[in-house]
Amino acid sequence: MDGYSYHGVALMRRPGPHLAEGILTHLPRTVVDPVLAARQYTIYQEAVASAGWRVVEVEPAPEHPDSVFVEDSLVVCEDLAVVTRPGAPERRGETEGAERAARSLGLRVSRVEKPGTLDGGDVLQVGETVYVGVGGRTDADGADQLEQLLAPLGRKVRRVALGRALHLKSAVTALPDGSLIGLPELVEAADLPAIRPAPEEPGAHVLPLGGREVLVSAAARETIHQLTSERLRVLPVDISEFEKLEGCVTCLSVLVPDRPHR
Ligand code: CIR
Repeated sequence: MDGYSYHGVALMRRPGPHLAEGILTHLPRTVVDPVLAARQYTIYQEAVASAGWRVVEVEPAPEHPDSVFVEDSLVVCEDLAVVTRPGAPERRGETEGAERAARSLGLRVSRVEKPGTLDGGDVLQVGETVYVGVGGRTDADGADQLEQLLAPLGRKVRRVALGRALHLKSAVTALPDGSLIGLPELVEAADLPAIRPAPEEPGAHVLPLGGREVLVSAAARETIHQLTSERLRVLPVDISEFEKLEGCVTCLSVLVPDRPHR
């Protein structure tokens, strides 16, 4: 891609040696293959890079099993990186390296302060609107703090009550045109615009990569079929080992779109 223009930077964090011990909330524990996980991470990285993103790796955090799910540590909006305070106490040590990576990109940095909690997986940005899931990981204080931090950037925060979903983006994500797809039964649907029901659980998570490109879990077969027939350019990526830990395609990266002055 060098010599061409990038959409921006995709921050990612390599899985560590304790990945298989990641937190489980809704799923029973099944065996995670670390070698397959490493391959899947590499292929995910290549898929994102192929869509025009320059991959920058956050320093590894080998002592944190869930650190590969880097989205939960940072929320980036324009030139501001909000360093989160994850709802799971054992994940709080993940944010330091993520903050250093944000600074290395020249982003301004603010932090969610205690006692508030916020996970990046609960933050869905659609244009000027920022939907924030409030539930098991993000609390009302965390949502309030994010609202204050993003208000100067013209963003409007809308709170969404979560049902049986780990994060808002475990239940609902946005397609390239800004319309929502997901599992309406997992959220307070009245808090959101119309949600197109995903034909299967992994199809609730899509990662728009610019233009018509969208990365989707290879397990979402019917979703891939539907979106392809709607002329989206679908990149299916197998992330089975991360799905066993309740991760999805959005949580393996933080996209930082280029700004003219960076
Ligand atoms: C956790 O429970 O925190 C991890 N096992 C999974 C986090 C997935 N993150 C995300 O969907 N944003």
